[in-house]
This record gives sequence, C-alpha cells and structure tokens, in this order.
Amino acid sequence: MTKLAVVGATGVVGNKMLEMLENYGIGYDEVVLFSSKRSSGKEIELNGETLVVQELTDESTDGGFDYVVMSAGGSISEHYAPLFEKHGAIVIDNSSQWRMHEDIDLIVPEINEPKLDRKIIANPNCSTIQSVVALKPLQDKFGLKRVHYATYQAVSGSGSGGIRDLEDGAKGEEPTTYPHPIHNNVLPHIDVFLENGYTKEEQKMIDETKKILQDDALEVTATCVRVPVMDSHSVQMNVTLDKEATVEEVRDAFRGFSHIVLMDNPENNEYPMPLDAAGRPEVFVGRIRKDPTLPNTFHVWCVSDNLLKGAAQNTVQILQTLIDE
Ligand code: 2RA
Repeated sequence: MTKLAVVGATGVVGNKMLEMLENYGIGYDEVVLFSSKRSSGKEIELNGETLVVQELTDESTDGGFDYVVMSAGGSISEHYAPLFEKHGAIVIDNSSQWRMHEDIDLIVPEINEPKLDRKIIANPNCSTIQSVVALKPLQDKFGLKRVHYATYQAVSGSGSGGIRDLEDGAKGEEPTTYPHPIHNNVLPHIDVFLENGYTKEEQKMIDETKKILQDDALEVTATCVRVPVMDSHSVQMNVTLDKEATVEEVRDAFRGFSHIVLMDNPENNEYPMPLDAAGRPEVFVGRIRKDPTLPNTFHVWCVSDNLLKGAAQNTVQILQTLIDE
C-alpha cells in the first residue's frame, strides 16, 4: 500500500506534477492533495478520480505517507518537510530550501542517485537541471574546467505572477511580480540581489552545478535573465573542457544521452527554441561551435521546458525511481 501526498497541488508546478503522475503511470494506491487554506476545497481530477484539495496542517504530516512531492515554496518546505520525514515519508521538494544542505541529496536522475542520508530529496533549480543534463555527457567524455551560463528564462518560472505580468503587460498594465514590465523587455534580475552583485538565481546555478556534477573545482559563473517567453528556459553555455575536441566529437557526446535531443543544423535554420521544447520532456541542444578565443572551449545552446524537466517531470522521475526500487 503506497500512499502519496502532493503539497502545492494547485500551483503552476503542482498542476504539472499531477499531469506527470498520470503520464508516467506512477504506481501509488492512495494520493492526498494539499494546499494552503486559501486554495483548499478545490476539486481536482486525477486518474479518473475527483479529489478535494485539503489544507496542509501539522497533523496532515502524520497521515501514513510513504512519499511526498512538494512545490509550495521554501518556508512551507522548511516547516513541513521535516515533519513528513519524522513520520516516515520520503519527501521530494522543489523549493531551494534544502538544496545546498550537505546531508540532502540534490538529484537529476540521469546524473546521480539519492543516498538518502536524510529522507528529504531536493529537486534542483529549473535552469540548473537542463544545464547539467547537457553538461554531464561532456564531463564524462572530456572533463570540465569552466562553464559560463547566460540564461533566457520564461515567465512561468515565476509561477502565476510572472505569467500574469507577461499577459497583462501586453495590455499596458503595470507588473505586480516583476520590478519592471516584462512585455517588450528583458530583466537581468531573477530572485534577489546578493552582496556580491549576483542574484540568488545566478548563485543557485553556480552552487548547484558543482554539487550535482560533484566537482567543487569546476569554475562556474552565470548571468540569469527573464525574457518575455511563456514556457521553456534557454541557456547559452560557454564550456571549457579539460581536453581538446572537435565539434563533431562534442555533438557525438550528446547523441544517445538520456533525455537529450540534438538539434544542430543552422544551415537549415534548425536550432532549439522554446516553441520546440514547450510541452516536451527532453533537453534540446544546438548551435554547437568552437570558441576561438579560448582553448578547448565551445558554445552550446540548450532549451528545455522549465515546468517539465526543470521541475515537475524531474520530481516525478525521482519518485518513480524510488517506487520502482
Ligand atoms: C525562475 N528558476 O525561473 C526560477 C524558479 N523557478 O523563476
């Protein structure tokens, strides 16, 4: 008897997690959906069953759950994940709350497996997940020395507020989520600014990349930008390898790696775009070319649906590996 809880079931990522639970045919016997008091009472169809979303309380965590998938923000996870864990559940959390805790696994199933020192598993940041999926075959084949990220991130990464700002901005309405209009604009500002001048989003990409690829010596830097795109993040990666390679050898490294689709035929205007990736589970890579200004260095363009591989799908993939064990 496998009992599953979905916390944040009414949110943008929560909705995608429910969609993934159906698409992947995840084997559970009972599922309970939780949300804040404000969103509780809503009815949601899942696998042919009508479920009523319940308000999450401390008492809820002692409900005999085997697994919990969460996408409800850091403060909710900080309070409730340890309570679910105490009552015997394994928690997979989408927030940034636990990602850099030493005893917490930060998991991308194509790359690493949970050790489960704690029964809380962190799902990495969306722009990090797609990037490390693209970097892993290069690390395996050539070794990695340095990565410079420049991201072009969709508004759905900010949830319903970002989506609203893009939609309403087109009608001339003032933003409520972003500090400036996103319509006809780009914002070099995702999350809050830190003392070092980087944003938290940029620091997440730097720290999480090293943890997932298990390489503290890897030199990583990032600039993360919000762009007026609804779904799918794009990431320009300037990657310095440990050894020389040809463009074709780099392309070969991507071919056949789980969840990667190589789209690299610029002569025919074929390269990954958000319109290709939205709604698809894969990570798309293209525009691969040598950077003549640095040895062993290549440009790689990577696009993926931030709500799927970047969040809900990665979470459900982790759940599936645990249930199948
Ligand atoms: C964003 N990566 O795109 C962050 C959180 N999902 O807003």
